[in-house]
Amino acid sequence: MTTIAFDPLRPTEFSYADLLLREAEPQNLESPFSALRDRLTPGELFYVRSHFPSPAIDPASYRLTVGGAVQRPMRLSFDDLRRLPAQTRTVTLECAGNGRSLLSPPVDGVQWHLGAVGTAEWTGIPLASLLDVAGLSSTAEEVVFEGADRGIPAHPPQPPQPITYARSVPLNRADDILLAYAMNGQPLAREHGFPLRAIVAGDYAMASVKWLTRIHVLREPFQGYFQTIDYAFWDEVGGHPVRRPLAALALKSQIARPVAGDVLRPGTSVLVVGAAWTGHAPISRVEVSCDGGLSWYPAQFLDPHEHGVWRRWQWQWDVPGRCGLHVLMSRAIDRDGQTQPAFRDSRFDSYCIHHIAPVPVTVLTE
Ligand SMILES: Nc1nc2c(c(=O)[nH]1)N[C@H]1C(S)=C(S)[C@@H](COP(=O)(O)O)O[C@H]1N2
Ligand SMILES: [Mo]
Repeated sequence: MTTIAFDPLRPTEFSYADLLLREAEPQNLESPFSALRDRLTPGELFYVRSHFPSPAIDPASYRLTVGGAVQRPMRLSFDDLRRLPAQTRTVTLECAGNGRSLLSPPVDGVQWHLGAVGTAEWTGIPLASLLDVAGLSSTAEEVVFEGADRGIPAHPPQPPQPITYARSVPLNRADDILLAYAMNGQPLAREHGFPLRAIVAGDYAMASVKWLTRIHVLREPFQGYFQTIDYAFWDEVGGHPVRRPLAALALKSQIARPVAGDVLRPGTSVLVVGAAWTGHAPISRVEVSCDGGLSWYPAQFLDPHEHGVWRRWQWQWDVPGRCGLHVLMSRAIDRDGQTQPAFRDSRFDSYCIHHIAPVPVTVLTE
């Protein structure tokens, strides 16, 4: 059980001065990934990805409704929620569109570079405890999280009227889900979903619904806009294309430093630093190349494995005496023997960009 000392009725105010503006309204702000330092991303450096304007929710009149395929539908105030046993868990959020600006030819959508990803310590109520109180119907399959934000989505086919942001997760994932009201020991900021949001460990962050006001349990797969049209891809079953929601984070590593275009001195020693994450089998190795992928060297992990949390890593590079262009790369390898791919899987359209991103640097004498 976790107790935190703060006034839960007030959202945390952050200065977003250090984030990169990708879109002013709705608010889309990118974290400078090159600033990666601690395992936890400070709140003021955490990316913001919103589809509609951020709603201002008054915590005093706030209610969370829990209904659908449950035995005891509920309507809970913020105080009711705060009385339930809380848990704290570290989870990495990555937007499914992270890395989009690296795609060639360019694709539509917010042009995220490397920084639509961050890690925080989230405190809140495990979904499983709430569902225990509500009592699941024996035929329940999925849980839909609905936010208070609404609008008409930017991309066709557009629904005929404004919709709320809603996403479902299969109920067998309940142990990976927290209903969080705090981030890094502070109340959520408005931009991050004050007063309550879902946090789904191991999935792309579109599942981590902000401004959570309704939990609806379904007996069949949810077919909402952000489940089937957006944040979905064409899979194939028996030769038929079928639409499936994106889910688990794909195996990925990124180099934070050096940054593409950096100029380094020959014969010096440089620390190559980055992070790797996945929603699948644990990452067992990260390897770094300094010759465009011909040879690979093992990096050293700075963090232990924890499901749904990135592992920072580093590798000491003895910069050669040869001047010119050098291409750094990193790749993650998981316990199932999967390796981060070298090339883009175009089935995922403008999402799940997890192939190796080369970082060209120049070695130059003064
Ligand atoms: N209600 C609501 N929840 C939402 C979204 C949204 O637009 N509305 N965006 C989702 C997406 S696509 C991402 S990547 C994460 C971003 O969370 P953050 O802004 O706290 O970083 O929130 C998810 N939850
Ligand atoms: Mo996202």
